[in-house]
Amino acid sequence: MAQSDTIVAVSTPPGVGGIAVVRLSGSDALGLALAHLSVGRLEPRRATYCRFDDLDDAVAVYMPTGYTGEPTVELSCHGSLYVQQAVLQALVDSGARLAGPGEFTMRAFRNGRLNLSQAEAVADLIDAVTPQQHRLAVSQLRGGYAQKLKELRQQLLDLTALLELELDFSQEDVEFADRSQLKALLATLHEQLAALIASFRMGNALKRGIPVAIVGKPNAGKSSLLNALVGDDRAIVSDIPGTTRDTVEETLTIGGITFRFIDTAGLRRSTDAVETMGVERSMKAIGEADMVLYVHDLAQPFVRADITALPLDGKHLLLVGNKCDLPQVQLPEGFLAVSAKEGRGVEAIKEAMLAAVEPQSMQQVLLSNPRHYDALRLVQQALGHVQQALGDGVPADLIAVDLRDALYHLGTITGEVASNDILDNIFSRFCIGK
Ligand SMILES: Nc1nc2c(ncn2[C@@H]2O[C@H](COP(=O)(O)OP(=O)(O)OP(=O)(O)O)[C@@H](O)[C@H]2O)c(=O)[nH]1
Ligand SMILES: [Mg+2]
Repeated sequence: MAQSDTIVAVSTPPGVGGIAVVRLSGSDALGLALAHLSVGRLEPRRATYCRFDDLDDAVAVYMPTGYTGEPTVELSCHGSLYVQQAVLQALVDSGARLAGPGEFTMRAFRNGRLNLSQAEAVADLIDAVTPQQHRLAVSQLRGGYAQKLKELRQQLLDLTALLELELDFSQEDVEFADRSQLKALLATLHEQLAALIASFRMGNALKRGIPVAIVGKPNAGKSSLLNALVGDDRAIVSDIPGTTRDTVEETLTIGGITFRFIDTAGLRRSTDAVETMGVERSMKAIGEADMVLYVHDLAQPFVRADITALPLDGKHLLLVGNKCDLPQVQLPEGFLAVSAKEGRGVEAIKEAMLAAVEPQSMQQVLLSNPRHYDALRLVQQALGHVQQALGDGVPADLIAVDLRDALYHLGTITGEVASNDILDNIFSRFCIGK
């Protein structure tokens, strides 16, 4: 293994804690640690109780190849701010360098312990709060769609091989033995790619919270419903139609899935300029949502055309008939009876929301990383060019350029090809000490 300078950081969260872990990684990790410890040696992979200078008692563990793929020493000492700083300072004085954000994981990547998408999954795992976020991160860390990408890559390589066959024979003006095979391969590839790309909507929503727009006419009880759903007086409620003008956001986790509610201004034509802007925002919120909760005031006449007019294309729609506590109300077909005021039917809404997204959320392969999404879009674009070129009878060497382009972008995901810019960008988002 190449010589590497030795980096050091506190790997536990900043602040006071019961224990703080100081991690050293690099060629001199062991020597640097031993210079301060009360013991003459550290047996590999064994916890050794010792003293660190005059500062503190510590438990030291030496791993000849740790997480980073290099010699690593982890020192657990007391989590006092003073002790943490003093231990760091002592190690830096002896020649260690303070690690940058994500530098341990960057080394793990450079030493081939993790591919790039796995390294990113480590950051996702650290950030995970809900079971779904955890599941996504773990599946990506364990290889998840890296396997799928590998298959795609192999198919692309097969395609390239076929093309190169044609290039070899180009002097002899041989037509492609089986051009239809090439086209068929391309079509399957396109399909798989499209499915992966399409899964990003769900994957991303699970990671960031599924956006749910609460819409309906003024005074229907949208803000009351938001408050009832999240169990808090989050949005202002009043009997004056047009109360909500800006959009109000609040999150709620149901059955392990986080939903991001967006309460909007009531939908109506208004002469009030501010309210009109609010309605425009409602429309925008619908556009950005994956799910729409349409709230109808049961005390008001129901016009089905109001719903069909909404720009719903493909989004989940849940119909809520609110104010079912009022006497003599009639529930239109397909609506859930709810009283936001009394909290009736709110659980049923939550169940319906969960039922709507749960099947998709359990999909095996879900794309959740925006960087991977962008890269796959570029792969798709390049393959689109190949498809077009094949149709137009463009020479094989030109088609090969686009194929290589596709392979390149695919490679950026797992890091077969990765510029320093890409790496810096990814690892700078990690915390120090990871
Ligand atoms: N009886 C009854 N009244 C309700 C219920 N939900 C809301 N209201 C009342 O309806 C009025 C409007 O409620 P909001 O939650 O402000 O309605 P909104 O849809 O957010 O209204 P805008 O923001 O103006 O579009 C208030 O006076 C609420 O108290 C309900 O379930 N039953
Ligand atoms: Mg409101």
